[in-house]
Amino acid sequence: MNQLKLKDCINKIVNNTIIHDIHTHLFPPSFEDLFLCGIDEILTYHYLIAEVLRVSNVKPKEFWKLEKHKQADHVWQELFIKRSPLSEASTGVLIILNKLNIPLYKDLNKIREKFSLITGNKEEYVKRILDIANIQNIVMTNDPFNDAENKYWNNLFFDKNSYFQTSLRLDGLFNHKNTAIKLNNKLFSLDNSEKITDFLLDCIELINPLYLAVSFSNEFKYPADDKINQILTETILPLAKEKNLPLSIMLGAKRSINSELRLAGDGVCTFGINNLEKLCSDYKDNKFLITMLSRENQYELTVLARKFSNIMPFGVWWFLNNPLFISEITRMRTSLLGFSYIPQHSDSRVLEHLIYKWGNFKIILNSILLEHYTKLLELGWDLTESDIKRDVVNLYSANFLEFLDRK
Ligand code: RAT
Ligand code: ZN
Repeated sequence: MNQLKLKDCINKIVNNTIIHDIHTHLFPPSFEDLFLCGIDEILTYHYLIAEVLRVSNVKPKEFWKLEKHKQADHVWQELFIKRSPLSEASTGVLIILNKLNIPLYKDLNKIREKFSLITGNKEEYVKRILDIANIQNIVMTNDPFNDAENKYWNNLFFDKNSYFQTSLRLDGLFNHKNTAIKLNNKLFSLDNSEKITDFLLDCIELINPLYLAVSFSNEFKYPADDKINQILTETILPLAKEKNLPLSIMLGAKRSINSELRLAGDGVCTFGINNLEKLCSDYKDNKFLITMLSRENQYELTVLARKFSNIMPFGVWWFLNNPLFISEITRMRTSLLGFSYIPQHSDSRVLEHLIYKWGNFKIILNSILLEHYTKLLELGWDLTESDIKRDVVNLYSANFLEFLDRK
């Protein structure tokens, strides 16, 4: 294969290979108000709210009192009209509009009109967005402690044909307020490990998750004589092992450092990697999907993944999800791990986010693959189109699916 052919071939494969998005906050239309799409939802994404509250004179308390469309008006005015939309999240809005063939009107109402013409049939709209981004499956974040969400768990939405798949998010177990929970008309007390295990078993039965998940700040230490360790080692890890479910641990989000900003108020902290090292070493029969929020942790995590095959690093998370860090982290991971990791997840909260988050990632992946495969060609390696296809399939879906299946 020559250089010119290589470029076209990579481009075609990166853009046409089907993606499994392993961590999002999206829900299907059957979840009614939790299904988010359209320009007002796009503009009131918490990434943009953090940006708008930095620059506007409106205080957080006043902002939250506004109705959603007024909040969106405010974001539009401050971040798109009074200033150029340069940040990753704000250029993302323009990418979405481009891909949906909506002109970049400065008048937000005109954009609203265009959206109202295309979002009428929700099921069809989901399909349209998934087709644009080339996504086949979306893993939701299913939180049993969120009453607005768990009331839908009884719906028969977990049908095999749905694009939406489940994961069981367990942060609420570590919250001291949650000493009991009502789920599916059953009351569970959570005051000892046995009862927590019963509760988890019911959740698993109900939603059939692909994995269990939890996020910790650097306050999580392992081992330690505390409630987190007790819950982890006496309930979550044994159950994950028994059911052959990976545990996704998202490390380094420091929650609510400015609570006035609500969901937009979380920060970042560096995590002590030795805690993760010990955990993965003590629980070799458990599988861990790991993503870390601090840039400083990325190299250590990649090295740790070389030592422990029960670690699957995934995604370039949240504040890191911009071209500079995606490029740096993906290059580093590839140099140290080949393609044996999961390079990205979208973390989308609004359906159309899938378009820009995956679109931006593909641009970077394209150039990284070109570099790597060019090197192989220069070295005389016999590289075929199907080799490249296989590698990209691994990155986009197969590494995840094989990790789920691994015993
Ligand atoms: O990226 C986000 O939207 C964050 O608010 C978090 O939800 C994070 O991704 C998480 O899953 O905790
Ligand atoms: Zn998330």
